[in-house]
Amino acid sequence: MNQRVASFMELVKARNSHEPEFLQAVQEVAETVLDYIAEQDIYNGKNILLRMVEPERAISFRVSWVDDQGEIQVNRGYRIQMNSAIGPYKGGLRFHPSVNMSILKFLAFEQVFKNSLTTLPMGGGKGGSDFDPKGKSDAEIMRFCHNFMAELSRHIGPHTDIPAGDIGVGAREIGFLFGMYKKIKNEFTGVLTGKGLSWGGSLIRPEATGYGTVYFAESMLQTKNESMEGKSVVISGSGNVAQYAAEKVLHLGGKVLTLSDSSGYIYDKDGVDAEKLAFVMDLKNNKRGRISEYVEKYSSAEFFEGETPWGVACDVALPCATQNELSGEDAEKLLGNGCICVAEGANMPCMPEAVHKFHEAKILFAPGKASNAGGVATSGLEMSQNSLRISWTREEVDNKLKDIMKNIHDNCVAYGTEDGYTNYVKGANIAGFVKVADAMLAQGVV
Ligand code: NDP
Ligand code: 2IT
Repeated sequence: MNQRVASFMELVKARNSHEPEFLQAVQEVAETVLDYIAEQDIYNGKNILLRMVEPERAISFRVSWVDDQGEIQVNRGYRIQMNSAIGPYKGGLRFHPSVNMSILKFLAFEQVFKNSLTTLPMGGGKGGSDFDPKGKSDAEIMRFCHNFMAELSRHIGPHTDIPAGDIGVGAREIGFLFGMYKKIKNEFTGVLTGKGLSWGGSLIRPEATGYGTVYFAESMLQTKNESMEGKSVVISGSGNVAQYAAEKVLHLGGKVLTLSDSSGYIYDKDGVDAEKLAFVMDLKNNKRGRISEYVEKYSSAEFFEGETPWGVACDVALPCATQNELSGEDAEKLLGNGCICVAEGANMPCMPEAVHKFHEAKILFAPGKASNAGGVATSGLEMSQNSLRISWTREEVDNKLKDIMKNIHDNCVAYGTEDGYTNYVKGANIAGFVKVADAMLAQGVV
């Protein structure tokens, strides 16, 4: 770590010492952006990054609700409004027992850079709860969402802060959240994205994060005169992002070897084809089952309990489950098996040691804030359609998504290439920083 980064991190650690994920996300940005700032007269001496690591507002609130047995349950709700320099706060809501300030601040911080990269006018935010949706009835989910929104509604709005989904928050939850917001405010507005098609949602939003990640990987492969066609692909997760990443890999002629959840991974030597993927989507989205059930249906597959899929030989790896799910050792296994491209569908799934190893080996590596930006970008397109009170076709939205992902890719190459190798982490961080920093400078010390 150079002296500039060390001194900066000392300040950030003093204030956030109990937030390891947040410190991890900040350090990665500091390592790539501070030297750039020092070289630019307009940014130097303005403490811009120090201002960017402090949330504009961090809200924590009680959510009480009644379970199916009539017991009163208490959870903690949050919304981190990180940065609004270039637009209203925008970012997902996560419902998972691991949710705390550290995790939401890391996600909100990454979101600021990601949203800036999309080229759309969105600031960064993130929220959620330590509520665990697993095993809950639809009625319990509804009561929790309604009580969560009863408080959150005071802090958000279509021109202030527009939440969306993330882990544990999908179409069902967005519906319940929207219903309560509308009742409280007596307004039908685009206050959430990821809405159903008949009440303001956008075509392609469910697909967008996974599709966008694969579009980004395809752009990276093209720089090496390669493509997804014929590649074997290892994917982690089996939720929203993983499902549609797998679908796009299939569209582009690749072979999907694995999927996973928090219980383990399945390896299908014949590949997860379109029919098997439809089974997974029904299993996870409607039946809310476990990925291990895949092997009961398909004998070509094996289930590895409690393991992650990174030891399976592949050309391309797409971590699409959660943060810190791919270690330095896992990176070594991937490299040893000849993997040439890793694109993060999840947020910060690769640990710093893994990223370091990918860079050392000079393979293609895309950080989530670039490669998974298609989800929030399409949320931005949903907001535009809501404001215009029109709906674009599937093809129109998909083409805009492709253009945005290409633009992000090219911007990373422009800012991150040195001696013929593109460091996409550096490229994404600097490109994301510049737009937000310029807006903050123009708006003065606020
Ligand atoms: P889902 O809730 O739909 O799916 C999450 C998947 O990841 C599930 O398979 C889940 O398994 C697995 N998972 C979650 N936590 C863990 C854990 N601690 N260890 C192992 N596996 C885990 O979420 P999404 O697909 O929407 O989100 C996945 C990732 O993508 C997250 O990092 C999210 O922040 C990121 N992302 C999401 C976007 C979106 O639009 N939805 C946009 C950009 C990024 P299980 O069911 O067992 O918990
Ligand atoms: O991490 C993310 O970018 C998301 N969960 C999507 C956020 C959004 O507002 O669509």
